[in-house]
Amino acid sequence: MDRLRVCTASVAIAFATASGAEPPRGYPIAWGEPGGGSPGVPADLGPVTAIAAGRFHVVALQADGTVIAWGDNWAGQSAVPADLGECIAVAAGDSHSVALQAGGTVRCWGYNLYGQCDETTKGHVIVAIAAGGHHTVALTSTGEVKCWGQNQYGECSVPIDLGPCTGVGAGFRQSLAIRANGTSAGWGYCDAPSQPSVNLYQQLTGGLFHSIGLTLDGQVSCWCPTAASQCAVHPTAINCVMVAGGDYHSAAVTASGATVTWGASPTGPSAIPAAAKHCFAVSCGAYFTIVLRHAVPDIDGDGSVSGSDLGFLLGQWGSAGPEADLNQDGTVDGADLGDLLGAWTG
Ligand SMILES: [Ca+2]
Ligand SMILES: [Ca+2]
Repeated sequence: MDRLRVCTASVAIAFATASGAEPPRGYPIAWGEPGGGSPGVPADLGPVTAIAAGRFHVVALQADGTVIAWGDNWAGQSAVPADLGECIAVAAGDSHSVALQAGGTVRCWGYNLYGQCDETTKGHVIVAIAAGGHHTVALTSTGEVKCWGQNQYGECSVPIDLGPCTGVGAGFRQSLAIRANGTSAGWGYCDAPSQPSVNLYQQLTGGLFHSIGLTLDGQVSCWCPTAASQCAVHPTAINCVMVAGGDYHSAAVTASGATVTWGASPTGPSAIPAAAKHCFAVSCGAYFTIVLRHAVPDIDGDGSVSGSDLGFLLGQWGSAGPEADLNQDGTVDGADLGDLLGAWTG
């Protein structure tokens, strides 16, 4: 597997690459219920490579390996530890946050009533993480799945016959894993018997009452006995590269960078901001959606980053400049110029 799939909680998500290639970098765009976790993005955020929405907070992995969190902080879930090392993946549960440090160790902070932050990974090199509502899932370098935290529905009772896995995911009360042969496994509230058995997956994740799978060929499948509109996969959700689940909605980004959502409003398709294009990652909070949009320094779309793009950017300097505002913070300024020069191809 060339990607670590770090999936979501009711809501949480994370994503990183382990292939050695530079991960894509971009900037978050969030929309949905503003009372549910302050989806507003910090103004000082740098380029981001992975995003994980908890139910009411967001954890972002910046391109330099540092982690920033914002939104609800009642349990300290948005208080990133000062001694956190360089990270390669993030995940977020209901009210806890998880980060995978570059050396393969897991850090966790926030709500810990159920032991969801009592890591049990000592002695293992962790390569992927996921967070459920009140539990945490991790994948070791040898393909073993570890789980700790709430176990009310058996979400942390990892099947003894699971076998080696290549990816992990989580919904609020369930855990998910991609077996080495590409098939899915699930346990907890939304367990194995309720999921399609024939598909081969590249990502598994979940929402409050549903599980979502992204197949190797980019199709979305969605299951769980009580799921309704959140599993009514939108017909334009084809050729997808990432999926996410919120409380009562789901979202996907396609290979062309479009964002697709389905399920309960106010996060329905009509709410998707026009700027939510050129996207490569998505995560869902309880009632909000957040995507990562590529900074697109090839502003004029001629295939290279050169003087014409620089001219375009300078022409919109200081304005809202929708084309040249590469980091989507509302103003064309030095941060955008930095992104453009960083991608300069002449
Ligand atoms: Ca250009
Ligand atoms: Ca800007």
